[in-house]
This record gives sequence, structure tokens and C-alpha cells, in this order.
Amino acid sequence: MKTTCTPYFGPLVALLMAASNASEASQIVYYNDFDGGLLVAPGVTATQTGGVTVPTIAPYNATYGNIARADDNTAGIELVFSNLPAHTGVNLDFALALLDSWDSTDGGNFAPDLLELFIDGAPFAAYTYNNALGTIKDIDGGSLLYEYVQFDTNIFYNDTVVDLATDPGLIFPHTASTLSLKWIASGTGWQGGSDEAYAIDKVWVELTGVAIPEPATWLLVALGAAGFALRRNVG
Ligand SMILES: [Ca+2]
Ligand SMILES: [Ca+2]
Ligand SMILES: [Ca+2]
Repeated sequence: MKTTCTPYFGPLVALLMAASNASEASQIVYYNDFDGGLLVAPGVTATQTGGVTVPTIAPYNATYGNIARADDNTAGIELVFSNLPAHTGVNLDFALALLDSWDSTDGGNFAPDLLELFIDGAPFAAYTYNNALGTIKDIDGGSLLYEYVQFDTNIFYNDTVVDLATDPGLIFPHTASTLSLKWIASGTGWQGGSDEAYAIDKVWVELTGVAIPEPATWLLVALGAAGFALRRNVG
């Protein structure tokens, strides 16, 4: 599946700029909850490749609704941004669901199972969990939301969901006008399909160190304070 996101929510994006000093601000360029709450900053192009929108089940559907799911180790889920405004860093937040029979990195013949995050084509982080076999739980600086629950419609296997918004490692230097984020499974124990899958939700991409025109600074300071009150935590 390939979906090109067209910008909307323009006025809200303006509101969501917050000045950190007289000439720099943070700007949210993308937010997607896969429930219709898509936000793409005006002028920015965001293209998603891979990931199928599927529902979660009660009681988690009340908070998470739909998620973007993949069950392969070849294409994964990729978000490609272009025409980003000048910036010095990125703050990435998302919820990650490790769905079904994950065997961690020490689960014997069915391990290791890894979920890797690539940024601009380079390995950036790797996560694993022991929904089925193994003992190691690796979610970096993320926070556990739900452990061994029935989160998706494949209720034969338990699922674990983590909030990566708490991981300081996902605030990183970045200056290019393009950005690629890719989530993909790997590991010799990876089976995929209905056995192991992964999903993302509430994906938040915020640029830091965005230059703003001086005449507008005073206004953005005021509007930014209002805008940040609207920020939604992925948890
Ligand atoms: Ca959702
Ligand atoms: Ca496995
Ligand atoms: Ca499941």
C-alpha cells in the first residue's frame, strides 16, 4: 500500500509552532493516529509505504482505534518526508505494538526476533520482547503500556505495546530537508505472517530548531503556548 498524505489542518499547524527563543521554534510536521487524525504541515510532503490499517480490540480500541500493521521483514513500514523546513533536530514519538508470538533474542530456535527502526536508511534502534519464548525485554527508553494482552484481532497470541515518546534517544540531530523513518522486522527467528507482526500508532514527528521570521516571533510565542497544550501523548 502506498499513500501520499495531502496537507491539511493548516491553521492548526501554525498554532502548533512554539518559540524556544527569539528566532527558533519547534514545529510539528506530521501526526497520524490512523483514525482520521492525519496532520501534515503545509508545504511538507509525507508518503507512507507499507503498513495496513487494522483495528485493535476492546478495551484498547477506545484509546488506540486503528493501527498501521505489518508482518513482513522485507518492506516494513516507511514514512518519507520531503520539503521539510530548515531545522536542527527531530523529536520522534510513536506507540509500538509487538504483536503475537515474539520470541525475544534468547528464545531458542525461534529467536532472535527484532523490530528495527531505520532513520535515513541507517539502523537507529532495535527492540524485542518475549510474548512467547525468551527472557529479554528491550524497549530502549520506551515505557510499557500493555504486556501480554490481546491488542489486535489475532487473539491466539499475546501482544505487548510500548510508548516510545518517553525515549530520549528519539530526539536526535537532523538538518536535511528529507527524512526517512522505517520500521521493519529482522532476526533469524523471525517468522512473520500470523505468527509475529508489528504495528505503529500515534506517530508524531516534530522538528526542533526551526527558524521563524522575526516579525512573527511575538505572535508565535503566544500561539505556541496554546498549541502545545493540544499535544497528545502516545500513551
Ligand atoms: Ca490509532
Ligand atoms: Ca520467532
Ligand atoms: Ca495478538
